[in-house]
Amino acid sequence: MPDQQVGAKPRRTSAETIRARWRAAFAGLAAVSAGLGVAEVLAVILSPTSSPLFSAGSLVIDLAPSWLKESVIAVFGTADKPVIIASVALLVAALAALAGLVERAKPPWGRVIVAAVGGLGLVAAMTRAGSSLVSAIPSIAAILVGVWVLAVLIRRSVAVDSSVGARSQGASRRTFLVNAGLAAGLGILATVGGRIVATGIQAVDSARRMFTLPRPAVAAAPIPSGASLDVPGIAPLVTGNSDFYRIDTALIVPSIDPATWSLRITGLVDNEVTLTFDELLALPLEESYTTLACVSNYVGGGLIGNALWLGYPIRHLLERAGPKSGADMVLSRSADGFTAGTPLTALTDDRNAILAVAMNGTPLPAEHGFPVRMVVPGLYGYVSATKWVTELKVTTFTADAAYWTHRGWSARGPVKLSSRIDTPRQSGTVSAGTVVVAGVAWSQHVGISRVQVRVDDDPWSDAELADALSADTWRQWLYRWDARQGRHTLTVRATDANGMVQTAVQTDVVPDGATGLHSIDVTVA
Ligand SMILES: Nc1nc2c(c(=O)[nH]1)N[C@H]1C(S)=C(S)[C@@H](COP(=O)(O)O)O[C@H]1N2
Ligand SMILES: [Mo]
Repeated sequence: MPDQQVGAKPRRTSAETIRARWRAAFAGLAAVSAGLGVAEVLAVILSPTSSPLFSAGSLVIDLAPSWLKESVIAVFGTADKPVIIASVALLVAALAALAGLVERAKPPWGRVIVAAVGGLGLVAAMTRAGSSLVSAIPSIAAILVGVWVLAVLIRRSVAVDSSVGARSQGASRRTFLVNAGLAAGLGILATVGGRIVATGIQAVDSARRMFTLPRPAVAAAPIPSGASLDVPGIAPLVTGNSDFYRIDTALIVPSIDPATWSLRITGLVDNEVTLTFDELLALPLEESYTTLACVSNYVGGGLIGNALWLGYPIRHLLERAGPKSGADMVLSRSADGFTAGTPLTALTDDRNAILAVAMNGTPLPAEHGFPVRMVVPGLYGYVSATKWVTELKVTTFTADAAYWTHRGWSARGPVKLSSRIDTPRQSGTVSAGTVVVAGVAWSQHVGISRVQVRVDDDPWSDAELADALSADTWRQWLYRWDARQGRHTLTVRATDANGMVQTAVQTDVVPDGATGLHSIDVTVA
């Protein structure tokens, strides 16, 4: 073994090497954080959907296989969006640390990694619906800033590695830490701050507040007093807007200025129709209660809600457009690129298929489709309830497929007859004696004629039905159970207005909605 080489790089212990690597990884994180921060601030100024982080998140949503989306919804409930953003952020952080390590060992390859990660954000931002050249600016700025900061920080960190003597090393280490800390901290601050500002100043909010709802030309009949049961724990007949489930692919809620909104009816029509928001509001609007359900709702689940909608019947607009013969589907498209394929007949028959502008007496909440969404009784949301809708293309099921159909879900999605026990709760304890079992049952656009409850393996007993609000809404029911001590299983099943009995056969939510009976276990003390 040769003697120690004098004058060459100081020999470093493995502990020093490890510290140097930590510094390099931190440099990578700080550089990417600075880049993302600049991008978020620019996105706030230019357009919220141009944020590379959020564009990448939506791209992940669009590309993810449906089983993964299913499990994200199943595991995290409707908190799927923060989960997706956090996963993308974690992945980016891992790549950033890697970029730092690589830049230290083999420059300029770390900068290449940073540029490539930024490039992915750029591709994502440019492929989002409604993107323009401006959408590229935040990502490009992020790449330039990230690459530059990485080069500077790695230079600083190498200076620490190669400085000789405790004092000189201490000084260069401080310089590095201050620089990297500033880049990382400001980047995170700008990213988080940008998000807060973006959601806070959403133009939509002010637009929502400024517009007063027109009075309905056709008001909904008052709710019959017998339609709403006074049972603690039952889902209220009408779901409040803030309690209404939310399902969509939008990581950033589209913010649409009603003044620039328009709907176009295109495709297989005799006349293309364009409708502005003012024109829509000037039409005779109708109120109707409709229960909306998600195809991803498992038996007994909560992805269902009932609201009073105000809107204009789509059949009148389609009449103006004049669908050509042969057309059998309407592909509705939202401002953010989502599509739903609705059978033409469901939009031309006499049901309350509407372009809705209000929900329970207020303008549509942004996350429920402001300014305009579709509501179609009898069909799952994924084939009918397009939020932020901007186009209705009259077409055929052979020629076109909608967002979820491309991802393995059925092209047709009629709501399946189902029922749910709301009270008592699963695994709850009740006292012996008369226990009120209650819940809801639904078969939109058909109606419910009977609900039955079964205790353990006893024969089915009829539940009492609340008055129906309409065939398009769920119906409340209750059953007075003479509960004996012990553990019991309660099961519910409904029969629709055609006499069809809810099946006990269990099927998964994919491809066209779950079937089976809702059962709960309770302890009677
Ligand atoms: N633009 C848009 N509209 C959409 C969706 C979407 O992802 N994007 N999801 C649909 C689905 S799957 C359902 S179940 C309903 C849910 O409507 P809600 O969020 O108002 O309850 O919206 C539908 N409309
Ligand atoms: Mo859905």
